[in-house]
Amino acid sequence: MSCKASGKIWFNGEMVEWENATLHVLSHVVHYGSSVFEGIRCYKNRKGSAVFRLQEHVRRLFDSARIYRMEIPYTEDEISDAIVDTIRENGLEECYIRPVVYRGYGEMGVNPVNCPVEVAIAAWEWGAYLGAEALEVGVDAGVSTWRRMAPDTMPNLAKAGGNYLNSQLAKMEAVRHGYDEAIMLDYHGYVSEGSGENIFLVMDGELYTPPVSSSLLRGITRDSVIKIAGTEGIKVREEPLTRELLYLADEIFFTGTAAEITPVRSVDGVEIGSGRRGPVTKTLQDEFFRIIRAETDDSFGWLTYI
Ligand code: PPE
Repeated sequence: MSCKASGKIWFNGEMVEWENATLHVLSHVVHYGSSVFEGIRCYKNRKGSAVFRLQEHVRRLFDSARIYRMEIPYTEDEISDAIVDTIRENGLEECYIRPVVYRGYGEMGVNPVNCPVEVAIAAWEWGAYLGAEALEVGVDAGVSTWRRMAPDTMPNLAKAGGNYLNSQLAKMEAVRHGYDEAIMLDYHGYVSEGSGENIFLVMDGELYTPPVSSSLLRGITRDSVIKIAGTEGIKVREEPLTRELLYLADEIFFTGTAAEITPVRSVDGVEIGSGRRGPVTKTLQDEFFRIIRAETDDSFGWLTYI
């Protein structure tokens, strides 16, 4: 999905024109994948425009940087303010926000410590991630031959640019095989996550999702769904899930900032449940969007109005 190349980008503390937010080809990040980033959504609702779980996203950005020993030359509050400023500056009411922290131009060689840590924040309008109809009719997924990284290889809890090389392989394979999205297994062979989403199964009215130890990104939408399920009286189990459970589940859905809550209608060509969005998925989706659209109380304190 393309992003509109216009407006301003917050670039190392200054608002610059979109086309001027550039870096040198010998920047460390270009060669060694040394970046961490976030994906955040801002929604227009009847009270104004609100960023969804801003604090948690900024926190995770700093956590990702901490894992890679990158010192961000700003505080969490400064980055949160810069995100809000970027949305305002571009006059966006509803958008996707992409803060990225990377090792810049300094020295070549694997050791990154002598390269400056730089920060950019861009925002643009981004519609439904897996297609306009996906939220209702669901997507077709296939289990990837590419596995998620073993825990002692690349840290999955860091939302690092380099991790997405693994996601890219899985996504390209999925699309080549005619699927919309990939489901990856972890290094033990248990279900992990999608190329850019977490995954939930519904079985006998209860929710199942793989634990953090299954090599996944600890998604903020995943956490939101777990919390909403709690208020709806739906039991959630975080436990290792075998591949064949994907074929037996009554319902499956993906969660992510970009994907929101997207039903999965088939896995490896096997129809899930009735092959359409199930009742538990719909209940969770409805409540998720009611909170975002300010049609119910923001009792979790998830919305930051800009
Ligand atoms: N797993 C992965 C691998 C992942 O990339 C995401 C987000 C998630 C889980 C869900 O995390 P959260 O957004 O906190 O609920 N993927 C982001 C990037 C997608 C992209 O194509 O770029 C996103 O959804 O913004």
